[in-house]
Amino acid sequence: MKAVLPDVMTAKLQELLGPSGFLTDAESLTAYGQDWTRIAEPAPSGVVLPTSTTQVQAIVSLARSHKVALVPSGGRTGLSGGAVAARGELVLSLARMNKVLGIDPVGRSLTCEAGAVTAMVQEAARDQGLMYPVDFASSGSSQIGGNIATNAGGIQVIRYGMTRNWVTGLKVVTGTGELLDLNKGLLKNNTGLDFRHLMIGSEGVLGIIVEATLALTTPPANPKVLVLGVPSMNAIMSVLEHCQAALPLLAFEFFSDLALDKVISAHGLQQPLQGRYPFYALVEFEEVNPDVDREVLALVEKCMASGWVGDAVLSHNEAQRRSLWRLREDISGTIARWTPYKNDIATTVAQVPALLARVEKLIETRYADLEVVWYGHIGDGNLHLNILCPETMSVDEFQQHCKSVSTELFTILADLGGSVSAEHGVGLLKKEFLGYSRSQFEIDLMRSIKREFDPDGILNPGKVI
Ligand code: S2G
Ligand code: ZN
Repeated sequence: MKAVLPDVMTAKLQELLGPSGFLTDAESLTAYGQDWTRIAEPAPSGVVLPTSTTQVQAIVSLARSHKVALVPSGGRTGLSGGAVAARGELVLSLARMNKVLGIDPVGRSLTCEAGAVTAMVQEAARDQGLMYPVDFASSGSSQIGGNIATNAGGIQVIRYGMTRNWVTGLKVVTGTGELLDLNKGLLKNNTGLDFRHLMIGSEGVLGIIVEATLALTTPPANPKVLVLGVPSMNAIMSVLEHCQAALPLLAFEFFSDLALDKVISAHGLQQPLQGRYPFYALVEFEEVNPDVDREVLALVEKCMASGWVGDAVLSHNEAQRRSLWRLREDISGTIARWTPYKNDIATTVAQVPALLARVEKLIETRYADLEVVWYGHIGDGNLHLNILCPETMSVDEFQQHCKSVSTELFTILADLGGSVSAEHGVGLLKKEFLGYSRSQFEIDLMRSIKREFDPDGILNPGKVI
């Protein structure tokens, strides 16, 4: 049954926002009621698109008085159902609050509204000869507010860290309609609890991010990409150790031959190496001195002599660098057609070999007849394990089977102090597994903190905690 808003609230929203700021047509409800997961039928009661913080505060106060749940919504590129509105909630989209408000080239910072698209922010920084260094495949449609709410990671975390490292100021409307102006872009500010870091990664359950100030940095000197064919994931970890010692790394990714095969077949791309290998490492580094090619050659020869690498290719220009990156960045979009069951797991780098030894055994037994696609940010301990749904299984039967395997996978992770959600967040999808990475006391503490910021429980109820 389609959920409907109280008439009084509908009238107030129409008066406040006008026809382009308050949508209830079926197409908008579907589009704004879902993210990149397909785990629930989108069923919001409406979509509001405010153009100012004052409007956001007015919407929150209406939602409070009429006890209507709000789902904050950015680019809706999330992968854990955090932006899904399936129970009559009102979607609050920041899409119309999308401006870059200012750049300080000396202080190296950029202030933008939450709805600013990530790629647009990256371009605004580039225009000033600077860089906003958090990057991932969905940056063309994700929004800064959503990146902050999910503490987005991506492909350069090994060098630049997560979104959390780059937020110097945050304006947030809480569940009581208060506007918090957190840290105000200061690089130094030790005046008590830093609520900025509570909001980062809170997935919309504590507040609605309306504006952010981001730190910027200098772009790397002539980045180059090396793709290596390797015999095992453990060999990749030996290669990582030597690359860390020899090169100023920007990224250290990996993917399995099956992942590569799917991307090459789908997009008609070239194999990067003469032969095929079980796994590939994609290493990006800065060319900080003219001898770096010679150093890379020495490194590759050493890795080959040790049996960790079978073959290698080095980019010699920007076009080659981008085409090698496509082999990694196109994986997610390419395998989506098999409605993959996604695991986004992490341990400390030192424990990756121990994790692999146990997970590979689990896969052999529990996923024996299924296609398993490995890829991810192995250099920072984050692996993406995607199981592809076979034609012979219904999606429900497949999801149930994978969910039962997840409990065993997450037990291994808990044993290693790992994370059941390294970068994609908890949302709806990982909520039932939160206890494998967080203690009950911590979860209860999160709920108490939520009660302080959102006493009526109107902000993204049912998500995360
Ligand atoms: C990646 C993108 C989302 C996915 O490619 O690193 O985080 O499909 C992923 O896992
Ligand atoms: Zn990832």
